[in-house]
This record gives sequence, structure tokens and C-alpha cells, in this order.
Amino acid sequence: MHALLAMVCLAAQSAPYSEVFEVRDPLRLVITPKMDGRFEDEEWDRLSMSGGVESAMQWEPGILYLGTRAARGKDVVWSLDMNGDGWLVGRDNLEIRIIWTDAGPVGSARLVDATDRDGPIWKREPLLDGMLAIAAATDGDSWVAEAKLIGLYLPQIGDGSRMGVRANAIPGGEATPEAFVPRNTTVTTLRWDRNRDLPFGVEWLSEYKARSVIPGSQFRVRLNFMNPAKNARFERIEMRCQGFLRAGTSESTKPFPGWGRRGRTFVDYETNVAADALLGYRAMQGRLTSDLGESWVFSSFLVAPTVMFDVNLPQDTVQSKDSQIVRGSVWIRSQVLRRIDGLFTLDCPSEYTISRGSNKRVIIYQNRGAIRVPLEIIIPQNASGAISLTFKVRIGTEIIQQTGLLAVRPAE
Ligand SMILES: [Ca+2]
Ligand SMILES: [Ca+2]
Repeated sequence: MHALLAMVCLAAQSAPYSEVFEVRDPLRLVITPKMDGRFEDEEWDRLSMSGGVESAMQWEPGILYLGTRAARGKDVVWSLDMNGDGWLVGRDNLEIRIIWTDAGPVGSARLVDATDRDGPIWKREPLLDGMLAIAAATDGDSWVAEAKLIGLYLPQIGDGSRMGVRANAIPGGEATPEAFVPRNTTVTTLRWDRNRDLPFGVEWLSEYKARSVIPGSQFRVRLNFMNPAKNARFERIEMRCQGFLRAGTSESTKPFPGWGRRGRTFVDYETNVAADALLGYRAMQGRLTSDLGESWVFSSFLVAPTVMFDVNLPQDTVQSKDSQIVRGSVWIRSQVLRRIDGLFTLDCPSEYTISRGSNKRVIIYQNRGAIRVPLEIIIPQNASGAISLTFKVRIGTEIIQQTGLLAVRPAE
């Protein structure tokens, strides 16, 4: 009897997490949302309607974005199998719960450590302050949450990363299952490009000189199509940028060219990008039409500031009773076709000391060139957390700024 009761309880507990989580497309694009608790047109890459919640998911290098629209009174639970190897496998199974309160959204996280497959356990508070940010707002009977997860010392969030996901809306305050209860996650892959409904035998590849464009200049991408059997027929291709970049760019429709030797052909999409375009990762789309229907290709790229900061700092630093020195570097990468002469500075909270790299004149002669600045940061005794770093370059009157986090994990 007890065993039966236990099974009934387990079934009741796990039901919302064991149903299939159907996804619109297992390939997830690179798109930066605007974190304000509102879903705007083409801002989000819609993921699913399963789990009693409308969900969306996208990424940019090192960051995962999760969006939901749930009924008022429901909490939202994301189950992320960060290595895509199974919810009850490894130490990578992150549960993020987002609740709506009178004071706004509150996010919390815990992690199933299934290193011991016979005894998975919860690890409380696996994220450092600053790694999870949430913007949310109510909208009639529902509430919309936009979550940003910065991937410090988590499995890599980048091109080709495979991640099992599911989202659930559950009654407010309801407990989530015990650590040993399986969850049915669906594996997704993070990608820069994807297609939809391309005919069998047709493949495509995007081709960029640089996968970035600065506002006020021209963007160009070549869409290469391959159809060795030359049996696919498209009449036209309509190309445009999506979401926040749609208004600041132009659409282009071209007749689809014939297949060349070996069944190859290409179409170029070019557009000016308005000087006031919002920075961030955006996607362009191509819609191919034929008398059989329509097919789509999508490709993401960056609307970039004048320079970008490519930060290389170790993320495996652990709290220590002694002070420690963390060494790394930042690559300052020009996104423009001219020489850059500026001043680089790095700022951090006053408890920390930058012993190398706090300021440096940077001159980049080459178009789209880069320069490396070595960094050395002194972590005081017993300090831990996600340390906020501000990277800045001043070029004349222009200031380009980017924040980053340096993880110092609490000692266990
Ligand atoms: Ca938004
Ligand atoms: Ca796992």
C-alpha cells in the first residue's frame, strides 16, 4: 500500500514535467531582446506552447535569454539541462523559478547534481548575484517575464551548444519535484543560422566578410544555396531584417537565380543600417516562394558599437582566505574600416585592485583590427561573488562601454 501511495504521489508530482515539451524549432537563433517585460514584434524567437505557458528562447555568446507569458497567479519554472545529456545526468541541471510579486519579479535558481546517479541532490543557490536578471510586467490576465542568464562557469553558451529545455507554469507557490524526479526536456541547439521548410535536397550557407555592422553603414550577407539534383524551383526571394532592425533597414525582393554548374547559386542581401539602429544581435530572413509553397532562411549578426571587448578571464577562481591575483586579457576589436586612436580604461568595485590594465592608450591601425590588453586583478581575502567590471574606450567624444562579470565562487 505504501509503495502504491508513493507511486501515486510521484506521478502527481512529476506529471507537469513528464509531458512532452514540443518546440517550434530545435535550432535557436542569436537575438538580443530588450529587457523590459514586454514582447515586441519579432523581438523573441518563440519556443513552445507546452507546459501551460507561452515560451521563447534565444542567446548571444555567453548569455541565454528566456521569455515567458503565463497566466496571473502562476509561477514559471524553467528546467535547463545545460549539457543536453539528460536531466538526471551530470551537475548541470538548472532549475530557474520566476515568480510575480507586488514588488515585481523575483528569480531564484537551484541545481540538480546527479553526479551520483543513484542519489541526485539539490544544490542551493548555484548562481552568483548578477548572473540572473529578470524584467517582467503584467499584461491583462497574464504576465510576461524576460530573463537573462549570464553563463559564468556554466557549460558554454555558444554556437553549437546543445541544451535540454522545458518551461512550465505551475500554481503560485507550488513546490517543484524532488531532485530524483525525472523531467522531460527537449534538446535544442544554439545556432547562428537556420532554415524552415526548405525542400529535400536543398542546403544553404550564409557568407559574411564580417558578421557585424555598425549603425550608419552598409550591411551585406551572401546566401549560398546548393541543390546538386537541380530539382528545386524557387520563383522569388524576399529578404529583410527582423524585429528592432526592421525599421532601420530596407527590404529587397529578387527573382531567384537559376542553378549553376553543380547545382549552386547565391543571392546577396544588402541594406543600409540607420545611424540610430539599436545595438545588439539581430536576424535577417529570406522568404523563398514557389508554386509549391514557401521556405525560409534566417541568419543572425551583430549591430555593433565602434569597438567590442572580447574578455578572457578565468572563471574557475574560488574564494580564498588569502588575497589572489587573477590574470587574463581583453581583446579590443575594431568594427570599423578606419584607424582607431583611443583610451582604454577598466573599472571595478573599490574593494578590488586592478594592478595591470586599468588604463592604456589603444591605437588600431588596421580595418577591423584588434589589440590585446593584459589584465591583472587582485581579489582581496575571503572575497567572493560576481565582480562587475566596466570596460571602456574613449575615442574623441565617443565613449564605448561594456560591462562584464568576473566570477569568484564561494568556497564549499
Ligand atoms: Ca522586451
Ligand atoms: Ca544534464
